[in-house]
Amino acid sequence: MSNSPNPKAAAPSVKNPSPPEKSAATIALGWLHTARFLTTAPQLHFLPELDVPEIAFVGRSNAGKSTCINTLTQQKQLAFASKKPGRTQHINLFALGKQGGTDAVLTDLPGYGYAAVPKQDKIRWQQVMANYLVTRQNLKAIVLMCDPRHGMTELDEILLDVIRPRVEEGLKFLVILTKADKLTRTEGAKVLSITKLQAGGGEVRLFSATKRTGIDEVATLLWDWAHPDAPLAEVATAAPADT
Ligand SMILES: Nc1nc2c(ncn2[C@@H]2O[C@H](COP(=O)(O)OP(=O)(O)OP(=O)(O)O)[C@@H](O)[C@H]2O)c(=O)[nH]1
Ligand SMILES: [Mg+2]
Repeated sequence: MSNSPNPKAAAPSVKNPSPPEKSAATIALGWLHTARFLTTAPQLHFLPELDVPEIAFVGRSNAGKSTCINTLTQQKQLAFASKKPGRTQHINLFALGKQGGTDAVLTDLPGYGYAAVPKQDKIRWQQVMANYLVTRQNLKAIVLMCDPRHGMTELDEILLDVIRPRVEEGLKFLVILTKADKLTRTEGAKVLSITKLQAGGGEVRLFSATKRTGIDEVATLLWDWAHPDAPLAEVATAAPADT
């Protein structure tokens, strides 16, 4: 084909294509790709007050929070991911939306439950996190990352108890079952249905950064939560691809 005598014959007819519509996932992933580092804080009171929706990633140490943020934003090293548990030690904020037009923020929180952390530090961190989850004004959604091979642990359940009053007031809640690549299809389906029962009305999705499963679904959900006035089901069919 490459040495075709008539190159025009091989070219597809793309002269005046009608603009294809962007799919919901394309819009959501394009938005997530705008993520850039905003700030980092060792403690709650150092966080800037913001008036855009904030989506927090929480979960046990090593569950895959930072990797998930990198995967969703399609950036290799936005959030610090590591084989070594306890890698994320500060609260890290990432801004989303066009430059100068931040319309949401993602928060990467240090994980809990890492055995090697001294008890005092563990307690301190649990307090910081509980405080964050209860008091952060602009917190719109919580994404709880959970390794499905361990299921929801006691600490995850405690976190659920902490946020329950806010969920009842409208805080969005998603459990991401990470590392789904480590499960068979049957195991995945089973843990999905069990977790749905435990999640108390929250959303639950299987996700794998390596196999790239669940990315579109999670991206779309996060967009809708951050843009309640422009749900993708309405926006996606209206937006031409080059806008
Ligand atoms: N197989 C597989 N490994 C993953 C996946 N997501 C993350 N990991 C691995 O899990 C380990 C921990 O990932 P991180 O993203 O650093 O986990 P974290 O929850 O941010 O950890 P802390 O910052 O310690 O709380 C790393 O070795 C990742 O490569 C996944 O979907 N599949
Ligand atoms: Mg991390």
